[in-house]
Amino acid sequence: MMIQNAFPKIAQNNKKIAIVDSTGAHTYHRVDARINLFAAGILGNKRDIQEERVAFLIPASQDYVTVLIGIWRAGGIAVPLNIASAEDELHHYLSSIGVTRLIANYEDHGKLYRLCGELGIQLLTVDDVLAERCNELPSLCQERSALILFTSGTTSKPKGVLTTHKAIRAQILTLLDAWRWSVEDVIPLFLPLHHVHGIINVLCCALWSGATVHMMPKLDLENICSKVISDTFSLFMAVPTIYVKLIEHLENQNIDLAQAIGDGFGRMRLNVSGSAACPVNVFNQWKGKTGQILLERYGMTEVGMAISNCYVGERRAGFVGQALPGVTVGLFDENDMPVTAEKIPGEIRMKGDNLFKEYWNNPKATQEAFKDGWFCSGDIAVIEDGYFRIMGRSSIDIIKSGGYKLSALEIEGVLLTHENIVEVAVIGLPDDTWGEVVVACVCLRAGTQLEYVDLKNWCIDKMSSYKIPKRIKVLDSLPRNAMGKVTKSSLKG
Ligand code: MLC
Ligand code: AMP
Repeated sequence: MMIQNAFPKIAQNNKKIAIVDSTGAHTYHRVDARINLFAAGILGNKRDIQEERVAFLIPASQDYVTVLIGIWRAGGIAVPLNIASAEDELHHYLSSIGVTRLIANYEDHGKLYRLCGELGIQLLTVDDVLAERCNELPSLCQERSALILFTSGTTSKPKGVLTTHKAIRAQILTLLDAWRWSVEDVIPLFLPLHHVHGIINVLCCALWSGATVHMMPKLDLENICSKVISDTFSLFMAVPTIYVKLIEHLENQNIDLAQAIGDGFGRMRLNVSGSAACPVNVFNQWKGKTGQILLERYGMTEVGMAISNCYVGERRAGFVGQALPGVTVGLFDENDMPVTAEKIPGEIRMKGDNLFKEYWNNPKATQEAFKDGWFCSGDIAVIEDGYFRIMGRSSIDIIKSGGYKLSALEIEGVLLTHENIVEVAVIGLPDDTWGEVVVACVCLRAGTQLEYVDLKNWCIDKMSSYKIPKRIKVLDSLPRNAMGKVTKSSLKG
């Protein structure tokens, strides 16, 4: 019997605990064997499922890992979806990339039957797929496609970012080295598992290095803090909003408990922040409460992590650091000329094995995202004393809220289907907790009214909760320039 594992590898450290979830602790041996049974089941009579897109809606658990890596080992493209997606969003994800099978827990099947029926997708549970034994798995080359994650951009619908095994491997290996991952590490995972932060930085790095990952289906600060006090974790990775929430949480505890939690974080070997700018006051407050100097890094769905502060050496507040090994990072001006001088802003562009392959079935968007072989991020930065500082984005239509990248145009598209709304402009406004919050400026059909609470309730069926506007401004007309284009910057004032 020959079993050939596809990338990324799971450390072959058999008795060690790989995953702790709500069902218990699972050793590497058990996790690895279950992945193989899943891969065998997905293969059925085939030798290789040849990049079939298999989607899944599974909360953080051993099952999630079984499905993700099982699809990889069978030669498929894994498509982890947001478990909080509204039906219209799921329709777009599933149909735009030609998903053939969807794996979800049985209790979620009720709300998926109709959609899967309409799209001709087979709806299965993990148990439906698990085979009784695993004989042979395909041998895969690294250039094979592995993963599709959806990202919002300056078009109305999210695009599928297609990544190869080789890119995933490069994204993982650079972090294992830069942040000194080891078999001794233990990390909590409460981040959503349809984005690189949770999937690559936490889950895949932990499993590749033989560490232990505590998979939690939601962010539960009480539970996390009690484990922090008892020194369960050596590493912690989160978006800035979560550090803001933790700081608030500490401020709401009695002095002794707050001290114990702060000391617990202080004893970890590393706390990392990323996915959105970490405000300098959050960096300083975290240092004051825990003694930890946050390591801030910069990344993107299309590239994994690209820029990071040092593990050993200076971690500078308000800066994202230097290019990670294996990633080439440059700044470019509006004429596509490299910016070499310090303190001159330019767009961040990147090259390296870590880069994605293409936007699924969208050669135009793929072509537009690259210039002279560089991937263009749309983020503007400067270099000061050798470190990158992110200044913002080139498009006003990209909003970062709670670490999620949101397209103002996508949200506008949904709001325009509301019967009382005739015109809409969505903007992101600064917010201490969320980084930015979504605000909708709307013009109403003559003679109609719209209360915020009614709009919110209407949105709940149509969008994930973090896309729902937190405020509406009702205007008689939207401000426009001489060309008739809505000037969103004037709405921000
Ligand atoms: C939720 N709420 C928001 C919101 N999201 N309000 C304003 N802005 C937002 N963005 C509201 C809900 O509507 C609800 O309100 C209340 O907050 C609680 O919702 P929740 O979903 O239960 O919130 P919570 O569990 O606290 O989630 C917050 C969070 C989550 C920070 C844990 O947003 C999160 O996990 N973010 C991480 C995203 C991430 O991993 N991004 C990485 C992308 S990859 P009400 O009124 O209904 O109570 C990437 C590359 C890289 O960026 O570099 O890493
Ligand atoms: P996503 O497409 O969801 O992967 O989000 C990627 C975007 O998040 C980047 O293009 C940046 O705009 C933003 N981002 C990630 N990390 C940071 C950071 N440390 N500081 C500022 N912005 C960041």
